[in-house]
Amino acid sequence: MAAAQKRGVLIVFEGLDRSGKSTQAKRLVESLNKRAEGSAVLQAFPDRSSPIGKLIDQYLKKEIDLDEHSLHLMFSADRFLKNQMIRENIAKGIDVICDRYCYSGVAYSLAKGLPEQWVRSSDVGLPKPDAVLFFDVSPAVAAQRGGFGAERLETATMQQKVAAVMPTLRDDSFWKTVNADGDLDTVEKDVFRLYENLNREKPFESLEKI
Ligand code: FDM
Ligand code: MG
Repeated sequence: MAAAQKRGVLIVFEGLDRSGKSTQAKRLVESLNKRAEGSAVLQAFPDRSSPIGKLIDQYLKKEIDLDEHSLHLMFSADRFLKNQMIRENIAKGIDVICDRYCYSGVAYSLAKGLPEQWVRSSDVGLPKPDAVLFFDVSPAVAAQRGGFGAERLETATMQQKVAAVMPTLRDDSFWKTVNADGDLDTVEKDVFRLYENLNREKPFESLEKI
């Protein structure tokens, strides 16, 4: 009898701007696909190419204004549009690597002052990550990596607020801290070590609370 096929894992990269999470999420997916073609997919949130993501993109580029409550729900809806894709891939044994997820959603909206319980409720039911890799970058190193971009939330004030909120979302049962101050190759190795230690035996779950 053939061995039962192992499920894939859902890994979320979270952290402040310039912590290197996008670069490392891409590197992990590339290295997994080099080992076994088609074994991992990358999903950035927001997905700026979806119909909802296009509106979010326009908001971030300051081309349109949006009510903040609506925007929060649009970020959530953008993730739920990928709900089925994520679950199907995991079931097929394909790893899904996300660049940001609902923790950015909650952190940015709390930083803006939206009501906490309401903010934390709209992503309940999403696929639960096997691991959230929190990219911990020191302010000094982040500053060395260059200035802020021109997008709406790329300001020092917003970053400070998000930096204060993000650690309060931490759940030690599946969050892991990555020291993001190191050079690209060192961080890549640290990420890979965390990846290799994930447990594919335990059943895949949905988020019951955030
Ligand atoms: N962002 C991202 C949110 O405010 N809510 C969310 O749910 C998500 C996923 O959008 F400023 C913010 C975070 C960041 C911007 O930028 C997206 P990047 O650089 O494409 O990740
Ligand atoms: Mg950015």
